[in-house]
Amino acid sequence: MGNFVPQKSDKFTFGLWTVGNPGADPFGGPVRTPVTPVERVHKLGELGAWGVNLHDNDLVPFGASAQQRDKIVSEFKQALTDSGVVVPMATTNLFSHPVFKDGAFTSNDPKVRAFALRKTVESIDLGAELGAKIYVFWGGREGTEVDASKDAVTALKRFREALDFLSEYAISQNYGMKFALEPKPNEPRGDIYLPTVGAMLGFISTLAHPEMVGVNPEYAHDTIAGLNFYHAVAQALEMGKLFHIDLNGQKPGRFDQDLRFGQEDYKSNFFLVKLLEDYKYDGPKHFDAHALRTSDPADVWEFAKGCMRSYLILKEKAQQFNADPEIQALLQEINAGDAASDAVLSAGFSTENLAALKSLDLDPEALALKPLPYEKLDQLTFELLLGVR
Ligand code: GLT
Ligand code: MN
Ligand code: MN
Repeated sequence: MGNFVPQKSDKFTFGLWTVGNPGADPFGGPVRTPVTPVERVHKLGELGAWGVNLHDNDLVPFGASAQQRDKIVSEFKQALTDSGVVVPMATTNLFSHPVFKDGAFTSNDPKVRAFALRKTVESIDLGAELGAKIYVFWGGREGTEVDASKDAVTALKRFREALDFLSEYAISQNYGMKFALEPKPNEPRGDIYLPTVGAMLGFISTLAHPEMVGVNPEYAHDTIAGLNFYHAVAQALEMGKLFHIDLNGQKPGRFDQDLRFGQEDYKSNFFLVKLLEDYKYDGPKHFDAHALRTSDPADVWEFAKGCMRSYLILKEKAQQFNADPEIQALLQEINAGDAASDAVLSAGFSTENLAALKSLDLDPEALALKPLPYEKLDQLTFELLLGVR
């Protein structure tokens, strides 16, 4: 059994806003006072995290003067150097200030859209200064409760306009940045545009620089809506579009809980980790989660340790799964190919291959009788996960 101690090579990251979450919710105010961003960075470094991510305003308060900004940023940079923690990802807060109450890039008001664009340009500069190579776009306020208020086609055009502008900007500055779009179906808006990973992937192909834009899927966001996150991530991965990932815990049908990674649905977390490991996902593994409202400041760090430890435990379970003789024998049986059919299926269309397809010996009655021992397979998976294998 491994010792489950995080290494820099695991590329575990936390947002400043995650370990700095004061425990407020829509029904009650903060329950704890977070330590400063500088202290958060030091503590994350001690715990073995590789990186820290931030929104512009997690570090530089909204409305700070240029002088204040520079002082805060230089102290933060010093903390990064001292702790050996890097900033792999940055993003913009386009949701807290009242100016964004009806959207940022998709607001009906061109002045609000221009303000959002300018804020993002400045925030991209901040990210670049701190070394971030991934820039996340989470359109928390880009949606509606009243569909009469906004034309949904126009909203998409506006969102595209902003992203095209910003990708040209990042290119013009030689920032070497990639953009990652983060879908969420609802909350804080009643409905948010581009609600799923698939919707984002479709939208990306319409952008001016699709090659520099991918996705940042979040476990909680798909799980709220009852979707299979493992499937969504697999699609992004297969398309080469998994630029970043937000890992956390969530029960279906609830508000956005942002629980500790591993807190809920171990089996789906297991298949997610197995996917990332089997396909050698090499990007940051970001825990976009926060400690429970019941946690005191010490328990916040238990939360952070728990996220990383749970990932490493599931990673070891994935290795165990891949090495388990009984499970692997079953998988081999299930995946036993047929050389003639495989050859036809992979050869693409041609007149000859069409003829080969027609001449294959395919007996549907016999094929339907082939055993599919999935009960056995799933039970073995369960027993492996629960540690009785
Ligand atoms: C916010 C949201 C997250 C996003 C963050 C990036 S902010 O916490 O709930 O899912 O990833 O803007
Ligand atoms: Mn979330
Ligand atoms: Mn997120």
